[in-house]
Amino acid sequence: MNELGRLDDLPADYVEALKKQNLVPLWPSLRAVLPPGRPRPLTQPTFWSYEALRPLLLKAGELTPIEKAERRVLVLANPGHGLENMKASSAMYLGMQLLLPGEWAPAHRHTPNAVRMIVEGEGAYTTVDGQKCPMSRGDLILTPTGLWHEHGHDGSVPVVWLDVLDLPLVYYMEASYHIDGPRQAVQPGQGERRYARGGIVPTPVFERTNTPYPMLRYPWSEAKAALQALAADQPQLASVQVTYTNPETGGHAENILGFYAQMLRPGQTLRLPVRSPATVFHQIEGGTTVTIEGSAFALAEADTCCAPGWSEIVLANRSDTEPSFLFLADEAPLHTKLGVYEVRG
Ligand code: 1HN
Repeated sequence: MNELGRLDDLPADYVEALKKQNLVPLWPSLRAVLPPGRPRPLTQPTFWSYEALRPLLLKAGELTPIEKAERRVLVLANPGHGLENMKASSAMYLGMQLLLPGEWAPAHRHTPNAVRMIVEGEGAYTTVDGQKCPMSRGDLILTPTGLWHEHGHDGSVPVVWLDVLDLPLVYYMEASYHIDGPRQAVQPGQGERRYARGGIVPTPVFERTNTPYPMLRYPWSEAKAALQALAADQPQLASVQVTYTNPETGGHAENILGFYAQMLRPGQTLRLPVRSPATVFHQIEGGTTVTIEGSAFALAEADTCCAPGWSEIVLANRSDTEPSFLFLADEAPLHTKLGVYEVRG
């Protein structure tokens, strides 16, 4: 591969003449936008300790009333993208949100898709499109693009959850905006019971969901039971992982980001295939050492880390007696839809 010409190889008056016409020569920047062999992600392997962030989040509860915050969140920002850009990776946003007893985070809807993974506390709920979704540790609640959502808290202890949004991508597309709305009327029933049994779904002639998001709450008890059943049924299976899917289509639960739960058997070490999308790991139960391109992060419960696309990742359960359970989010649906998804080994 030959060296390409640089900007300062060119006469200054020529560069100035280009600039005046809003023109730029490609060749000085060609290798930067099209690096050889594989991408050069800005995303850095990054770890966020829950023990370290929790007191800071609770302090935000004292410093900033909910009315002044709307959503009281500390953003888990990747230094590789500049902290102020609020990105965990190029397409993923992560934040830890605090809701105190009696507080109310008012209804809005927006173009970015969101999910919440509940980290601690009981008694809070999100109402999504009129469906009241109670929050318990490990539950996954969807707030897909365009759906009204608001958070309330009838309990007595602080509730914290991890928000995962495709905000960086939607913002990059200049498609990000929100609309405020009135308090939603709660519809009876908890929608997820309609889809509580894998492979058995309501027959459309009797029950027709006219929504692309038929399931909004995925209880941890169900995801954990699915992982345990899979591990027991397939003792040789190396990667005991389940995908949060849309039960009507079998596709990913949301359009842009993918969501998964992973179990590591006691003592298990698992090398993941090298893939193009970035991945986020959040420890639900147990402890995992996540090694990303040689940087080892010891995840304890509620800790989170992020791996850039194209990285070598090894997961190791630190316990020889207990399984480890992780929540994963990645950019795989986006890469697949755009035709740029790659796996190497
Ligand atoms: C949002 O709507 C929520 O509804 C949380 O809880 C975090 C971050 C950026 C944009 C919208 C929420 C958000 C957000």
